[in-house]
Amino acid sequence: MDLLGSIGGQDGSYLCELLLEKGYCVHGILRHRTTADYAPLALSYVLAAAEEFPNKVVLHPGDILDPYFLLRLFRDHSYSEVYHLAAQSHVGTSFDLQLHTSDVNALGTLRLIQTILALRQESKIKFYNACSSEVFGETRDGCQDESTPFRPVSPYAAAKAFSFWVTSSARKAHGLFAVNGILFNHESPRRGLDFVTRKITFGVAQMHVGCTTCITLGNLDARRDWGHAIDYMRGVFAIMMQDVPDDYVIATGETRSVREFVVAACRVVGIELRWRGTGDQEVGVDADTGDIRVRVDPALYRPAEVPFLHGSARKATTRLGWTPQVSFEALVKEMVESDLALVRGRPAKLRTASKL
Ligand code: G4F
Repeated sequence: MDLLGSIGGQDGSYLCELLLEKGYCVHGILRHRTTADYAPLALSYVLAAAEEFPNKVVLHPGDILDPYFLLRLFRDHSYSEVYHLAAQSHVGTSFDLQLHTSDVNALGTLRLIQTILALRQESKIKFYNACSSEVFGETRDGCQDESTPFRPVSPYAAAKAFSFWVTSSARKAHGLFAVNGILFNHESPRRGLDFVTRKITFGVAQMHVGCTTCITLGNLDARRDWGHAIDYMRGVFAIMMQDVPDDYVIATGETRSVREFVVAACRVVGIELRWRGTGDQEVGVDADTGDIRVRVDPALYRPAEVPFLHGSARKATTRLGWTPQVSFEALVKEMVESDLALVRGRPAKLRTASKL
């Protein structure tokens, strides 16, 4: 039996499907706030799976902030694998909600580990911690891998660095099968609307049907290593299937700027962008019509930015046999097409992590 904390977001929903396909019974922590989050599409898949397979998907409304909730959960159920995905996952928001972000992302991880240790369950549980490439922070060039030093620049990344170290410490000090996945950015049609990729694809879809004329973005030159969340959840599962616990980077090995993402997304609906101006005054213009399609708003800049992420998943490829299957272009196309269907009121049948 597996526990997903939490199950209601993009990653939880795909991992739930993958685990069901592997024959697991999946328990998931569903934060009561999830319904108001920006990833309602992901949540709808989880709720549908729970309805279709009531004996295989069990939802536990709760919160990893509450240690007594965790104690009851682990006391009353016998878990063999725990996938800790719960997080305040928005980096920009972490500058405004620093203590909350630390409480969930850093201490939340420790609460889970402490619960396992307090109940003496360390010999029968495998524990996965969702770390993040954000911990690499200020690195400017080269590829980041498992040996790259952490240089966090946001409260989010500082908390994730803490979560990394308490996880590896539990492995060394207590013999818990505890592993970190250092995942680079991973996207999909189920991504929340407050992340830049989905904000762009939803905006492009809205422009295409005439609901809006322009997308407003922050830093266009930040570079990310963007992969597909389904590929990344396969990687997470492979990390947990090893006999020897270890930490792994999961990345595509390609890096693109926000600017390149928006150009690719516009191209899916036949818009070719030309860039005019510089800095805050820069605009992306429809080459055919001259209409402004992209503007910059400095209010969307981060107080401290990670300018460049480019991962090397060589260890995962060598040891786990993991490679990404979905290209950047296919990812962007899938997201735009899904959002086009959404804004037209006819949600497409989307790719799922399993054959549900
Ligand atoms: O989509 P983002 O908000 O993702 P970010 O900050 O890279 O974090 C994501 O990936 C991490 C893995 O490295 C995860 F740990 C984390 O939980 C999350 O999933 O922003 C991507 C880039 C940033 O540089 C940001 O400054 O896009 C830039 N950006 C430009 N305009 C924008 C916007 N980001 C957002 N959210 N909204 C904008 O309008």
